[in-house]
Amino acid sequence: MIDNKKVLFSGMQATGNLTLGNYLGALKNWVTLADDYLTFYCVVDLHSITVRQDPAELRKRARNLLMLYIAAGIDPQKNCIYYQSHVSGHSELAWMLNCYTYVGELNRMTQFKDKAAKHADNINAGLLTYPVLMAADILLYQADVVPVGIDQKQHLELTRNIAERFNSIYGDVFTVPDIYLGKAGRKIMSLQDPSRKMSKSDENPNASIYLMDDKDTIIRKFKRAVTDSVGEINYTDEQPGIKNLLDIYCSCTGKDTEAAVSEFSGCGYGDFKLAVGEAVASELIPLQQRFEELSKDKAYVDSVIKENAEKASYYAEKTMRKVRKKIGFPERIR
Ligand code: ATP
Ligand code: LTN
Repeated sequence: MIDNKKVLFSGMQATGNLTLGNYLGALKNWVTLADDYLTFYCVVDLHSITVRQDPAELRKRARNLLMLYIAAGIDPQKNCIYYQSHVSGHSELAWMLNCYTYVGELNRMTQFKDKAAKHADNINAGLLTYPVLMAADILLYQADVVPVGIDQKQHLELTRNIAERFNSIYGDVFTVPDIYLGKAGRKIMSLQDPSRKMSKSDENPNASIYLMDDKDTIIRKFKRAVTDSVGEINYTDEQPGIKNLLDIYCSCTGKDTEAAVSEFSGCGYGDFKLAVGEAVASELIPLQQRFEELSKDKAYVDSVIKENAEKASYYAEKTMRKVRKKIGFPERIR
């Protein structure tokens, strides 16, 4: 709680092109929640360097991601949209929390195991301690809720454990955060393999809808989506491809599953896929237009970056003063 308002923190990595999974699983929920909380929406660029990045490309992607947050409908006047690397408290707190986290806990993280297998030539210490930086992000702002997709649940549980461990030593320093999982869109699956999540690092471009895909591309990718030979539209684990398309349709239209199933009863897969494609395109095209406008307004985006970094630093520093004192670092002389 800050100033009687609950605090919400979330972030996304500036790596790869955002997919419909990122949008429906995270960004869209962020927009809905923005009014009820004191919010921090961070571009977690420090996390991105756990995998090698080209400097110019990283800078560009980070800015594009920040503009996408705004284009998705998050008002930067009311919500703090900023770069993680602009607030030094993230790194400082991450170092400290490293000393309250066990290597055994980090070794158990499934994301670490997956990424280590994928980047076997660069299993750097940052890849292992990634969740500690994530815990620092969240605890730095005393966040009450963290809206993320279900794949981040394990990291959130670790964050809670670190906070509780720290609090048990030093008293009530950190708010212990709750995960917020949206109703729909918790896990959008790949269009080419519905047993795997849609991921921005998937090598097959047909597996994912990218937020910047044009309408024709969106429709084409849905037409090619892998389904089954049942020939009926049901919401069941036996038909994971169709289930995924129904989830996508419902997330975009706001309809509930039952209504969608009855809407498409007796409908062929071709027509159903087209309807899903149309629903996704109507959701994404306004966002793309706002993104284009923002890309042309450098001064406005720069002012958002500057003001929000200052705002975030103010709140971060409040926590850092407390943490430094509790741990026992010498007071700064001003
Ligand atoms: P990568 O594939 O490079 O690991 P990613 O696509 O999984 O990336 P992240 O940056 O790890 O994306 O995630 C950003 C946010 O989007 C997180 O809150 C995550 O839970 C959510 N998210 C990612 N993919 C999906 C998905 N397929 N369905 C629902 N939510 C998702
Ligand atoms: N690990 C997250 C990104 C992330 C994050 C956070 C999300 C970094 N710090 C803090 C929520 C809160 C992911 O989505 N891959």
